[in-house]
Amino acid sequence: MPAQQPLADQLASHDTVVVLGAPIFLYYAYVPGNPIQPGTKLFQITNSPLDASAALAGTSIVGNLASAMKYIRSRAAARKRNSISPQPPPLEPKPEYPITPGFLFSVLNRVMPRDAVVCEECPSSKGDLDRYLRLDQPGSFYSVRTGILGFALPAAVGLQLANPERRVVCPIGDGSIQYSIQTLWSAVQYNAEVIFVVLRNADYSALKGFCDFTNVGRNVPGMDLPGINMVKLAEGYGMAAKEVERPEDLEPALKQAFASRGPRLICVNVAKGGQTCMGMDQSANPPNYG
Ligand SMILES: Cc1ncc(C[n+]2csc(CCOP(=O)(O)OP(=O)(O)O)c2C)c(N)n1
Repeated sequence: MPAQQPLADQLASHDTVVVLGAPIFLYYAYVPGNPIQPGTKLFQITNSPLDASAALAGTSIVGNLASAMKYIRSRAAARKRNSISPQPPPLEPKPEYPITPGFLFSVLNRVMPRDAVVCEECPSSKGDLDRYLRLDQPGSFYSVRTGILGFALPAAVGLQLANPERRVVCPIGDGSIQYSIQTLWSAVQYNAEVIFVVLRNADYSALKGFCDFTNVGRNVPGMDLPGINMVKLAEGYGMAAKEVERPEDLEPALKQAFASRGPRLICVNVAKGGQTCMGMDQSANPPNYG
């Protein structure tokens, strides 16, 4: 790779970040604070000239990712970690009414097979998903890197067809699911045994979070999603579906879904709000900005 020399000079330094593959991406809202230490040198290595030209920060190097990886591995020293013990498991959320996303994910974590494949699109609940779903098997987590809605549903069906021996779980918001809702029909037609878990908060909670975060205020139309009957929608596409309202009904409903064959939709009526702002609420799952 042509960039070996500049990289070689930098790799010894502790304040260098090298991003492989994914573009250096900054989300569309300002987050106060330093996402990385001031003075950090940022390199992106990508095989896409387009991503390189769109990088918002750092130096982009267009090259072969596999050889870049080998090169870096052969030269970079392992970082000394502050702590070798994994994070303690989070406290079990209480079975509140309405059901909280945290409770939903803690129950899902208990019930789903350990080798389940999770393909998610639940914007304001992503922090709770990260916190409570313990995924440690290869190829067990899929999400869209840009936040664009409409990805998870078809991706989940494709993943299920590609991994018939593992169960795919698709936790998805009741707003997000509308962006490619007809996929439910495909799941039925292909008998892709995905468990779709809809977090129904009758809300665009993430966008309300943005309104607060950006001080736009709440006087924005189109942020409420009342009156969508997810069970009837799923049944209309030929899929067995169930609605869960009470916390005590959640575990039996999920267990029943995992015990059954064929695709299933479980619509869980959850509390509005989720996180303050799509993973940028630093009180939930704070990123390591320190
Ligand atoms: C294609 C597309 N359209 C619109 C948006 C803006 N958007 C981001 S989050 C969101 C709300 C999603 O609602 P829901 O799935 O119910 O999740 P919640 O915010 O309630 O957690 C919208 C509309 C987007 N990201 N992608």
